[in-house]
Amino acid sequence: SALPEKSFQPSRTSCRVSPDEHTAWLTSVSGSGSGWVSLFPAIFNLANNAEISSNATCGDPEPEVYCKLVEHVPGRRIKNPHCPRCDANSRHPIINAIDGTNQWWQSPSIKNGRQFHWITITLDLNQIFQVAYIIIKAANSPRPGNWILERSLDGVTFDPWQYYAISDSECLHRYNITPRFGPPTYRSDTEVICTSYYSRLNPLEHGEIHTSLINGRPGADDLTPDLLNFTSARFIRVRLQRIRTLNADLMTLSVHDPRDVDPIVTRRYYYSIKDISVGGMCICYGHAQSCPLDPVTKKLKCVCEHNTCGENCNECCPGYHQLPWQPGTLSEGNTCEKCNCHNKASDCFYNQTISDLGLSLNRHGVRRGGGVCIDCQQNTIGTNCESCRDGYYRPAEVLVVLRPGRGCLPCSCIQSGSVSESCDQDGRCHCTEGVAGDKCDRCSRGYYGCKVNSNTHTHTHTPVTGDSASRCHLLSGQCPCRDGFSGRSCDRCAPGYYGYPACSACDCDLESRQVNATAEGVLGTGPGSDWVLIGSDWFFSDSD
Ligand SMILES: [Ca+2]
Repeated sequence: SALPEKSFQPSRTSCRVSPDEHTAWLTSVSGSGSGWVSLFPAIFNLANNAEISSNATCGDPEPEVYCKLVEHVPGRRIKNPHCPRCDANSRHPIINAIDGTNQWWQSPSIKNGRQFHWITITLDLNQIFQVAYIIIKAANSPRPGNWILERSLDGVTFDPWQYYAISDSECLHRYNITPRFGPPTYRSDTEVICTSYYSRLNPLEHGEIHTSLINGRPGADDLTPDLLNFTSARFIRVRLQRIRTLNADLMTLSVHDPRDVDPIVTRRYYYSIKDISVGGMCICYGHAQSCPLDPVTKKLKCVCEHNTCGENCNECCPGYHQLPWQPGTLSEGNTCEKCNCHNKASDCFYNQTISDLGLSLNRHGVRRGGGVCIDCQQNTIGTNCESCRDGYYRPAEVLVVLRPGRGCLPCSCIQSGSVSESCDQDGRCHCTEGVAGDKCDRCSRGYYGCKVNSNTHTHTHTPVTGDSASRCHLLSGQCPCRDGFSGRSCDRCAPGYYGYPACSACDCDLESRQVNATAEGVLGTGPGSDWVLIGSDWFFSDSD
């Protein structure tokens, strides 16, 4: 019989879909010569690696005799009529439906009871694929009459893909669906139709059922999310509900229990399936050309391109979030774009608000996209790691585009002498009053006591007034005193002198001049003078 879906047809010698047929199918999807920038893995027969089960098989548990309907059609010449046995030795297990040979699966005939109209076959593809088409070939019986093709992601909830009925009126009465006349057509990406096209009695043997899930639907040319969802499946179920019978036998079988009918009639009626092919591919969202078997997980895994990652190339790789992830379409590759982190971060995330405000710089220096760098290194900060953290600065000679290995340098401002941790691009800190130096590590002119204590960060800085202020010791505030004068401001007489402000030398003996001397230093006298001399610098004690 002439079937319209020529491009689906696998070769007769093999149940696998040949590479040529993949190409034919893909070309029919993409349209030859169109600019094809998205990537799709090849379509192959998913049934080859599936697990299949059925809830009934002929000869199990009891051996039975069956006869081929084709040998019992009135008016046909019978060549070699015979009724073989189906038993433990010549059973037709369901595995035969996906074994790639001409061996077939066969159900118990309805001689065993009416219940054998209802048989369920389940395929587990072991992971979720996108299914493009399903081809079922009958063996030594007509194709099934009423049945439902179903799919499931979890093996629990099944949804119908298509209904098949003996007649158009059966579509309405059995499945409550307006029949689609003639060869199946589809008006939407998710339309579930009912057709009698593939339930016709002829051919009596080796009939085929071609079910397209993608081709012929509006979204086939540029896969829509709806169509992708509709065609996604891990489990495929064939729910057989009524065996196709000769019209002459119909009345007999519908009135009587098959077990009461002459076995010559009832043992002609059973299901047989020679092959189930499931054309499909890995779901890689248009971002992979292949999906080889992962030896660890024993599942097929997309070889993601376009800077995409994840089991199904369903996200952008770390560091490639300048634009939001999108599936590749036939017209757009939708490659994930690297964030511009100036080589200071390995990852980023996409932020729509940042994108809307134009706050993210892409790799070409254009404010396009919403990439925000994560965990900027080398003391950098900012959407693009373009700034320095507080307390760090970028030397003026380093351009905005920081070279690899060149981050921000610490300001190293002395905290107690600085207004803030930050500094200018020359590394100069902002000092508090009375403090000076690039790092705020010394006193301004006219100030003293700016002794830096790196352990406690405490020090004082007291303005020095008077003529000598500009010449006093930066740390101690000690003014240079003439002979005979003493004190920080030379405002009293030195030991051994008397009569401030004249300060004349005393005329005393040696013992009395050393009366205030100690082993460690010299204690001063008078108000505000509890400081000690150590070495050549003057320090205030903590209590000062
Ligand atoms: Ca087979």
